[in-house]
Amino acid sequence: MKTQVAIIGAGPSGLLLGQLLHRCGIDNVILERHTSEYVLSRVRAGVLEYGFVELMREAGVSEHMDRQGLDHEGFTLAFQDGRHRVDMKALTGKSVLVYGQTEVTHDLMNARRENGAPIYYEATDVQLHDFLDGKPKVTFLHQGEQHSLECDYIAGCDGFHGVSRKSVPVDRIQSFERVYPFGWLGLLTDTPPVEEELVYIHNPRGFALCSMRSHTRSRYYLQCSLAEHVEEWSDDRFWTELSARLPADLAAKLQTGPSFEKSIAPLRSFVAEPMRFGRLFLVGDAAHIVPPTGAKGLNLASSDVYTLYHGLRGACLEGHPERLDRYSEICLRRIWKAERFSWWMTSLLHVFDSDPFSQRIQRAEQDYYTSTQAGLTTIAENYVGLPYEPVV
Ligand code: RFL
Ligand code: PHB
Repeated sequence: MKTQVAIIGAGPSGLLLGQLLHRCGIDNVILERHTSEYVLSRVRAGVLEYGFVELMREAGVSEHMDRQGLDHEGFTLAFQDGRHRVDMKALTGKSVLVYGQTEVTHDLMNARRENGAPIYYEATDVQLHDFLDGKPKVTFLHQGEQHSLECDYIAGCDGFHGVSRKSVPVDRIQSFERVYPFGWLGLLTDTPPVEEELVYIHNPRGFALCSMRSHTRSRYYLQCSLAEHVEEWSDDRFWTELSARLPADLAAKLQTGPSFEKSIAPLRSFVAEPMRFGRLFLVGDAAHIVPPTGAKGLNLASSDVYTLYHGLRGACLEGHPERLDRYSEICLRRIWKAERFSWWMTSLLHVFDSDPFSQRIQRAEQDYYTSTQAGLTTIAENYVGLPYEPVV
């Protein structure tokens, strides 16, 4: 088998890259370890930056998103001293779109099926060969048969636990990491959201987030201990704890109901440098992780895809392989700013087992950033997403 670009992983990074490449005539094959049903069952992101929305439009897969996505011009930060609305539209001229990652993935999978471009689900034992110098090749098992895929480039879109980053010789890669001493317990329910916009809450009992997927479907999160198991959280216990963390007027109008998804995610910051190794490019969660507090993970995947897509167009269609040379540099400049923002939002909003001095500093930061135009503008411009750097 031969192709121009072998894509490992059918999460949003792999599927979006595959769709963009297919539309401009660059052959690609996607290899995914799991079934499509399994990939769709993972409930994750919900907030799309403007840049991501534009890329979905460029990929020709925005019809459902444009119809169903909820345009949000602001969100609220709730502290002990009261509530503060971050008016993104007034502060930056931009808004974000609330549309689930599950829907994004679904739309991209449908497009792939319709255009007939090759995708192998349940591809196991994926191995990457000869990407540092020479002609790269990917081998894998599918339905009991061994396959070999020759290619010009490999896009490692296989997430944090994937094989691509692990295939790089250890002396060629450096990683930077911070692990947080708590997790997020998330719950999905078909009840109307408690507020029309997202509310991020700092409460002495712990952080809470009120988000949504539609006018009738809510997504709520609670900061929880890493020692806890999801089975220990009945729906009742979740609703009681959420009510205790919400400002009283929101608690009074919270509509509860049965959950149909509940899971605990650990929080981590991680960056691998560089992101290119010969003809292998790491994309999205394969190269970096952020804690979800800034809603940046999926959006960073999108800016990596944008940069790689334009580089590959240069290399495969226009005779300019040097357009790929700055891939790492362009991506990492934006990634580190999103890492900073996500780390900062996490430290601003969570309860840490910290000393009284650190607690006072946290309170002062909450106060400063929400009581000055400069503070609110900083939050807003990072939340809506920093601009994508063009590839030239
Ligand atoms: P994914 O989604 O992990 O997809 C990787 C795919 O690769 C497959 N794979 C393999 N395939 C073949 N061979 C192998 N050896 C393989 N190993 C793995 C996997 O099965 C999978 O299908 O990575 P991708 O595409 O880079 O996408 C990244 C996003 O999923 C992630 O950044 C976001 O979900 C993060 N995130 C959020 N991002 C936002 O921008 N806004 C948000 O509001 C937001 N909220 C969240 C989040 C992540 C969360 N969790 C659970 C970590 C909320 C949560 C709770
Ligand atoms: C979500 O709706 O899943 C969501 C929203 C905002 C975040 C994280 C997750 O910061």
